Amino acid sequence: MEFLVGNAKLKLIKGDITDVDADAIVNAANSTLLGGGGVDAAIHRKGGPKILEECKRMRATEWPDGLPTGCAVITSGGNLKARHVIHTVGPIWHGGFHEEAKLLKQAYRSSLKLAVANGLKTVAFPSISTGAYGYPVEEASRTAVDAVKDFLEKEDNLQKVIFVLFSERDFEVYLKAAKT
Ligand code: AR6
Repeated sequence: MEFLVGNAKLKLIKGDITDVDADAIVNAANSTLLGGGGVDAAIHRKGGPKILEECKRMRATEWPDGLPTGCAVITSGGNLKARHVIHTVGPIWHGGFHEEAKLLKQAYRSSLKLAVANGLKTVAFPSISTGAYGYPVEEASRTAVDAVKDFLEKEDNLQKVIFVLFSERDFEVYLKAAKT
């Protein structure tokens, strides 16, 4: 399913983000940048050790205390089809009154800004925070879609943003958010 937002395409697909051919795929990482479960594990497994090496280097230099929630960093894509991985940290859901929406929006915006700063044109996102971090998918989908649409309406530099949803249910929820 595809929508036009500004001059860019917003696309939704159901699938595995590690198979997606894009300038960058986004990793729903944690602040250690050293891996974890879910989509993070899948990206490191398929992408190979080069990605982790680059993450370790960033921890040793720019981010000795870890990457704060809402921020993003970029590495190469290792053995993935995608040329780069943008690692961002979404918020952990604590009931909705702890700036979760603001931080989730920031995670999407930081990732998109970093893509533009690196001259990238196509970026794919998973559903950040809605797995291990417990963010309810309906709420997250609205914030995610709003953040991306908002960015694309103001920025001319991206060609395509893809949401890659891992389940049929998540796909339907994001589709509903994209249509409204
Ligand atoms: N492709 C696309 N989406 C996927 C894939 C995949 N291969 N695998 C899982 N998902 P999660 P979070 C979906 O838990 O909630 C990790 O341990 C999954 O179904 O990966 O941001 C990190 O290291 C869900 O819809 O990320 C952090 O510690 C979505 O991706 C923590 O989990 C996000 O689920 C981050 O938690």
